[in-house]
Amino acid sequence: MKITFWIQAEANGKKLDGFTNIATGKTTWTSSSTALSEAAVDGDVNTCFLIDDVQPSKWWRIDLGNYPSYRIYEVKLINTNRTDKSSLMTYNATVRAGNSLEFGENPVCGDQVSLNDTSQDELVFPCILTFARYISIEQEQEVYPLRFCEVEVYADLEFLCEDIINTTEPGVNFASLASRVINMTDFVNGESQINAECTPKLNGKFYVGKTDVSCVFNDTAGNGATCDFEVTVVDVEPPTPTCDNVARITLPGVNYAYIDSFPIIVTDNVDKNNLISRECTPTLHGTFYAGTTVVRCMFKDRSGNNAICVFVFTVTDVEPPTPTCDNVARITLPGVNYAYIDSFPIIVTDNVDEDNLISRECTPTLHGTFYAETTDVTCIFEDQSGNDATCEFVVTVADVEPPTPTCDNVTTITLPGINCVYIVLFPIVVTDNVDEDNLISRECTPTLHGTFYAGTTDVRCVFKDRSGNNAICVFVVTVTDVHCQVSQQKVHIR
Ligand SMILES: [Ca+2]
Ligand SMILES: [Ca+2]
Ligand SMILES: [Ca+2]
Ligand SMILES: [Ca+2]
Repeated sequence: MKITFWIQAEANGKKLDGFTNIATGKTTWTSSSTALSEAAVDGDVNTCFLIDDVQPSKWWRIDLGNYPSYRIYEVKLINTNRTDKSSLMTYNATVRAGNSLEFGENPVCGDQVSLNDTSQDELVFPCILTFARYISIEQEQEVYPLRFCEVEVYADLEFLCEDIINTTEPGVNFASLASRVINMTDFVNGESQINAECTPKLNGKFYVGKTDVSCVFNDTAGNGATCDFEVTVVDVEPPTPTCDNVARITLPGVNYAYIDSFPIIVTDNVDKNNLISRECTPTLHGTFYAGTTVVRCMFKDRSGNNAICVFVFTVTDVEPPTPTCDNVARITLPGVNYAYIDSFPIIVTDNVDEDNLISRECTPTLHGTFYAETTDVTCIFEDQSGNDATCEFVVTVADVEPPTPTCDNVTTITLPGINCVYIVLFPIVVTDNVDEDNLISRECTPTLHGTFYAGTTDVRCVFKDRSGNNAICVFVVTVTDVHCQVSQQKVHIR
């Protein structure tokens, strides 16, 4: 920043080493409802402001206006024409200058008024070039009056030839500089016709970054100034990310999805999206397992403004379990027509769920009695995501037990006159664990039913159940020749 002033004309107003009293005619207030606050700035040292009643706190204040900004050099209290010079007027008064309506927040100018000071016609309070809109004079001494006939505030302008730092306007990458920033009221002669020429022009857009500005000011009286300064526009707006929830399905055979790009859109008032850093937890790109994952991303533009977005990434298991259901073959338990099966060699796997989390429902129910036959079993397996698979298999229980025949020996005698008997029924009893006796085939040698001659005949029978299990029994038929008879008769033996 560089400023050069030149002043050609003398001021019309009251001047003090280049500073001018700017208080005259400005708006004033006081704590008193009866005192005339404006009497202190009417330019007449014979009209005075006075609060002389007993009050715990008395104050007077002036508003110099918020534009232009004044740089206060000093405040002067004129206290002429006092009738009693020892009245301790303004004793302990404090002068402050600043931009706050709360007196206590503004810097103090000079010292409090001492006892010695109260006898002076003029009291001066240096303000060390404080920029101020308000000047206040307060007094806490309730028994002393607050009196002054004129308050003079000596100031020059805040000539705002300063480097300017501004922030971006919402949604754009520039700031439009208000013209007040570089206006300079013609302080010297009270006119306000300033010709300002700035390069670049100041009523336009200043983009993010630094811009060198050079201005020349001239008033009609030939006073002028040049000012070179920098305008810095800072991006204060965070990026705007749009993070939608994402849903995917598991890849074949595995419990995850692999994602290499997310539909995240991020814009910024200044930076292109490839200049906006992003940091996500968990990291984008990669393996996301079945289930929901909350992803939190932070986006940061080059100026460090950041924005966070959170979204949910859902990977759904769409793959049914894979059961392996082999056929089952068992044999009958001893003496009965069934097998008892309490476990089946079923293996089920899933891309996501452990096998103990996969429900199974079988018809008929697994575990229990399976009879000697073939049974079709259908099982449905369902994983935790509701994907199901069916498998069918056959349970075969084989009858491996032969029939149990009882073949008693047969003893009989010949009938009179013949040397043989005709036997039609043998006392053979056969049982089987599975088959009724009428389903058990029998084959005897010699054939049962027929003529058995006197003597002994060995009979051998083979019994076979439907499963081909066979049993043999052997017995002897003994026919005793008692006497011969003419005719042959049938003998029934039971
Ligand atoms: Ca006056
Ligand atoms: Ca930004
Ligand atoms: Ca699955
Ligand atoms: Ca059998």
